[in-house]
Amino acid sequence: MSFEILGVVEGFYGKPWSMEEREEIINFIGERGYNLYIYAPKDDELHRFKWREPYSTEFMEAFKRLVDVGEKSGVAVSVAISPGLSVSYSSDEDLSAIVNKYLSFAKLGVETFGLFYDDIPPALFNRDDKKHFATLAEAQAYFANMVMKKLQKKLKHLTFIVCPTEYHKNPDSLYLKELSEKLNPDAKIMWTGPQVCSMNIPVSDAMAFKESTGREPLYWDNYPVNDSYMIPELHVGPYTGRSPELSENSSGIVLNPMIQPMASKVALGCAAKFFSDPWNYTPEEAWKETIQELFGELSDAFEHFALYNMQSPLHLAESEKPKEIVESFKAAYTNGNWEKALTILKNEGQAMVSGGEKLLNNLDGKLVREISPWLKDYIAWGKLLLKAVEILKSRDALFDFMGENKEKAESLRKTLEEAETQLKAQTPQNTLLSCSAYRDFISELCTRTKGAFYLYYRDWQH
Ligand code: LTM
Repeated sequence: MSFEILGVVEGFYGKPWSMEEREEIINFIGERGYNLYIYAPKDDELHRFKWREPYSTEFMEAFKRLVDVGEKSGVAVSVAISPGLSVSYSSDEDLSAIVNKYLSFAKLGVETFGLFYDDIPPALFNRDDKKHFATLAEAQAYFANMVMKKLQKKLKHLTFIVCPTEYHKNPDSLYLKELSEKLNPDAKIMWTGPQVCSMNIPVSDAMAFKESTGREPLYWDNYPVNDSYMIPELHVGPYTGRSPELSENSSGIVLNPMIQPMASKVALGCAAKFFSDPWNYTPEEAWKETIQELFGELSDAFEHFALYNMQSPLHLAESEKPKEIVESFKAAYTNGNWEKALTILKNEGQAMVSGGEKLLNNLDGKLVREISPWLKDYIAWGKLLLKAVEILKSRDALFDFMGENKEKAESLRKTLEEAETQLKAQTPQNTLLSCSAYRDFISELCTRTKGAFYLYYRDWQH
């Protein structure tokens, strides 16, 4: 058996995607076997804060085009509403407002709807609701059931998805048990797994969810999303940590992508390979293949760049790459293999500068606009590695005890100053490109060289 629902939920905080970007992503995922896209951008006011207000005619026309694109690509385009910050669950007016809003989308051909209760106060706050209901779960189940009932009257095929207020960690909570007991059994319940952004989703998580709620979870998988504290990260690493048995124990997985739609294709493409054959999936291989499919002759350069962008909830530590480079440099240097040591740094620095520039100049313009902060940092760190090579090469000026080689010493002083200026420019960074091993290494190199320099050239000290 394989996953029933495979999708993307545009459910992040931050600038929502444009309609053109959505169309491109829907085509992209459709080609790779996904069958659902859920519209739910947190920062669309009409989705959340002003959920009662209708969308403009212009928006609805554009959304209709999206539905059509979805139809052609085998992707059901759906809409979610997040009323929980201000709704009164007992209010007939609020019930009508939300049903009418869903129905306006039903007219466009939408048949799958989401009612999202995530990221709202975890208790009843409305005075009328407190009189009507004993708990938040009871109120939410009542409201969802009423919405479903009204939609079912108008729609032949309705798929209804509820995101609960407790959507991770403990599937056995009183809240979730009560919600699922009282909720229409046809409604699907979303779940992000053991964590909000789960590093691993073992099958035991899905089983515990089913045991507690009587239904299989529909995973809201918070990868590659990079909102909130993850803004400085670019999640272009492999899709990992999801048990293949989820294909038989969940009703599906929908991925929450990054604010950057084009860059999200790496994770979405890689995850598609897991979905199509979860038992034989090898993350590293699937990731490399996806990069090859996406970037063709630029794939080596992109893969190298991506190796500096591995940090994410799926891989908490910084990338290994810069640590490996510094360690191999030190090993060669300690063994007295001076040429080899310098070559290691030089090759890496050149790969970063020339590869980064190649990507800047040749990747699709939309993607470049999305990832240019990371690309620029990548190039800047490459340049710093090359500066380190220059410093190391001209360090023998320090041993020019007779002062015969002032020109070389002057040049070393200049290089040192440039390296320090560049290093300062990289502090603080706007991105979390994994380069702290370089920062420590280059900073130590500058400090030591400077110390020795002023020992020999005391008259130059400032
Ligand atoms: O995960 C859920 C259900 N809700 C929110 C998302 O909107 C948000 O994008 C992610 C990642 O920060 N975390 C959430 O809690």
